[in-house]
Amino acid sequence: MDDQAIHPPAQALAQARSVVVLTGAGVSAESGIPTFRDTMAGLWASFDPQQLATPEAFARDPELVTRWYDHRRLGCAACEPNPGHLALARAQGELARRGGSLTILTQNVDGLHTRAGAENVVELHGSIMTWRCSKTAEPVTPPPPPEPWPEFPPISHAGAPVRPDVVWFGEALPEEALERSFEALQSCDLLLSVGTSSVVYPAAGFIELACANGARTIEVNPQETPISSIVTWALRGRSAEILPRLVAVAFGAA
Ligand code: BJW
Repeated sequence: MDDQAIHPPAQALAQARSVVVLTGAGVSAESGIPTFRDTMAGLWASFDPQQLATPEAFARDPELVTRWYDHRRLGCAACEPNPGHLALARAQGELARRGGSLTILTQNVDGLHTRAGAENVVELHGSIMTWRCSKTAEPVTPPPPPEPWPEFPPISHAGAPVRPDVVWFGEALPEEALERSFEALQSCDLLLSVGTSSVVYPAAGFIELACANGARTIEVNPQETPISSIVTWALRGRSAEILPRLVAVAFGAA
């Protein structure tokens, strides 16, 4: 992507008062975490994530589903935030100093935005680091990484299988996360959609909501997505390369 293309969206970022950033798996891909729709590697290559991330799969085979999630939990814990995460945390600080705000709505369950120093992070699809009893919803603390759970599925004091505190297909998103998202979307003047395929609802509908409220929009993704045709600026490339450039042009070198 040439330098000229980044100036108009960077100027919009520098001038915005209220920014929403919607992030997806592409942002964490730069930290080495496979995207949701990537083909899985090794042991898990023959499984389809879309078939595993459901309450039905957990009910049918809790051992398989919890093994997969624990494998991913330990993988996420071993990864570090990348320059894309760090650029968003910096943009948040710069906007706050100017009396503005930046809210991160993330579909990722890896906690890397917070580990990069960002605040005001809404975890739309929960967290893979926290687990709970599937019967009582009481939190059950997993062993500290790199330790796996001692048994699969882990069993709670209530005698029920323990599950990751993530949102599966067909499950409702946490109410508080939705409320905070809609509040931020109603008042934002700029929305960035970064590293998401924009096919999973309700997050996939956020861009249209922001547009309907008059916000300008930026997409950062190496590939076209269903929202590419409606955004104000589509920046084609990797988030760990584009976000630091965007933030440096908007606010100056760090
Ligand atoms: C890069 C890059 C680089 C690569 N730099 N970019 C309306 C219409 C149709 C269907 C529905 C609808 N409303 C609801 C539905 C059903 C369903 C849904 O959306 N289905 C669609 C698939 C059709 N939605 C739900 O079920 C949701 N629940 C719901 O709506 O409940 C209603 C309800 C109300 C009341 C009671 C009960 C129910 C829940 C959705 C939960 C999604 N959960 C998952 C799993 C989380 C746990 C886990 O991680 O295992 O969340 S699914 C999966 O998809 C995961 C992700 O967060 C999510 C989005 O994926 P994402 O982030 O976009 O990743 P990828 O892999 O798809 O894309 C990566 C992108 O990065 C690509 O574009 C690459 O090009 C790009 N990329 N490298 C920048 N370096």
